[in-house]
Amino acid sequence: EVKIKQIDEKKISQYIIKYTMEDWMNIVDSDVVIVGAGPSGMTAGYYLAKAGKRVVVFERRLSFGGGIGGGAMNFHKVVIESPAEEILKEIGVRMTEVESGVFIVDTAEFMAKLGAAAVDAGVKILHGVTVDDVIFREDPLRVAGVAVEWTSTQMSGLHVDPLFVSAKAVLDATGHDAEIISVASRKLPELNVQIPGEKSAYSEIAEELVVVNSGKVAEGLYSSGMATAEVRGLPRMGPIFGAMLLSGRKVAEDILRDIR
Ligand code: 48F
Repeated sequence: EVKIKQIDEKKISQYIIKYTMEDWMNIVDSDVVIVGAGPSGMTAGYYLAKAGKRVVVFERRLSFGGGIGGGAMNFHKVVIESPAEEILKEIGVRMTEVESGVFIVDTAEFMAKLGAAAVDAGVKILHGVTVDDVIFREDPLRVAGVAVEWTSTQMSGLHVDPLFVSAKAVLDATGHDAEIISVASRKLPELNVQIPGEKSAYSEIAEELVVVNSGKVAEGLYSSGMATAEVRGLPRMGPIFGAMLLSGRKVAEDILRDIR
């Protein structure tokens, strides 16, 4: 027989509200805001939190993994190329080496273990939150945080003002649309950020280009993963994920150097 502890509705609400608000009091003053819980954003969060930074990831959807889950045409395997397997080994993802330096992984395991590694390292991941703008400061001109809104409120079309979250660095890990850098470039022309847009596929060269070009876009504003391809005019590469992981690690190193 199972005896389940009884708890009334009022207490359920009180506990949830109290502990949610306690978290939010810290979140609004973060070291790093990462937008997007895809592979590059979660990898960046993992390394930044491991280095002791206070990191929050805002994810529009109610799931982890961004484009990992869809694999290619919904097939549940993706390809990882060396040296990105180092990162997956570190977090315990099982891989099959199909040729020297080329690995195949299960999408569900990849998403679950990357999400768990980020959370265990100390990253706060908040689902159902959309970032729709940045905060800026002058002298020196810089991005100093973001504006956040519930995804459900945004979808309703109601006009509801956002809340603001301050950060020393904001990482656009929103994937193909580079949503945060796009809005910053449109609303803050003085940042001088032009967006040429992603090119068609050229997998062999695209991966390295994404890693090398991930990093600072303007003071306080960074890109990783496919947002980098959009902002730097680089080719796409399809369902290979080495560069997503390596660009997340690279941008984490850059941010750590800049905000130290
Ligand atoms: O697209 P996504 O997986 O970004 P990524 O890290 O990885 C790209 C690959 O998945 C794939 C590829 C690999 O070679 O080409 O596409 O660059 O994850 C981006 C996440 O950001 C969320 C979105 O729901 C997704 O989970 N997102 C996008 N815009 C916003 C956002 C926003 N404005 N606010 C909050 N979350």
